[in-house]
Amino acid sequence: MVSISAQPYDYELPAHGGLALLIIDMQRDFLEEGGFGDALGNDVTRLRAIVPTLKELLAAFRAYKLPIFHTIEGHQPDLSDCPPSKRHRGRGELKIGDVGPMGRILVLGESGNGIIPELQPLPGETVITKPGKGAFYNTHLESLLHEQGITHLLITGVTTEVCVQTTMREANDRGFECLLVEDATESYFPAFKQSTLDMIVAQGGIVGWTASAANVLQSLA
Ligand code: TIU
Repeated sequence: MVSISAQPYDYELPAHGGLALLIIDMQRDFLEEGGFGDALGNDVTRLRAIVPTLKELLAAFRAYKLPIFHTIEGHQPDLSDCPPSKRHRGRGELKIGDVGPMGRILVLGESGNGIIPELQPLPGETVITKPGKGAFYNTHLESLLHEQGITHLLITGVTTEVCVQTTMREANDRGFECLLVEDATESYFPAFKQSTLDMIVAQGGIVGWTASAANVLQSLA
């Protein structure tokens, strides 16, 4: 049995496939100035620290021909899938749907809404667009995972305590065995990232596991 050295104890990999990489919202809207994260008043530069690690994980999953799912948080141009509560939350100058330097904020198809160039999906990889923080809300992700026999998810991306944690909790409630890759997720708030890692593995792994990318890569090799 191959396992990954993880918290709170080793994470056993499925013997006959069933493992996928899930990359949450590595979009210009969250990592570049002029996007949604910036409009909310965050220092977006600190999220870039995980890009090299994510490139390594992507390369490994591609080399081993394992399934890869990318997500994009974004709304239809008419904002019909954006509740007013979400649009009007916060007191930034630019709201969802307003025109910013990279196009309309958090609107699907705008250049600022796309995945950063370094992590562009390849043909054959699934891209899920989602209107909420969790990747299971109002998407086909759950049925796609079941169709492909996926039971185990390595979860990565941004931001740790918002879309990543929400997605991991949604996946956990649906019966998926989830591991959050510690150095392949990042937050605008270092303390929130650490708290998320801590609360996930507390109580015997109440939400799942965490491990370093190095441990993941070593076990996959
Ligand atoms: N604001 C923030 O931390 N995150 C989001 O709005 N979306 C995601 O986490 N992707």
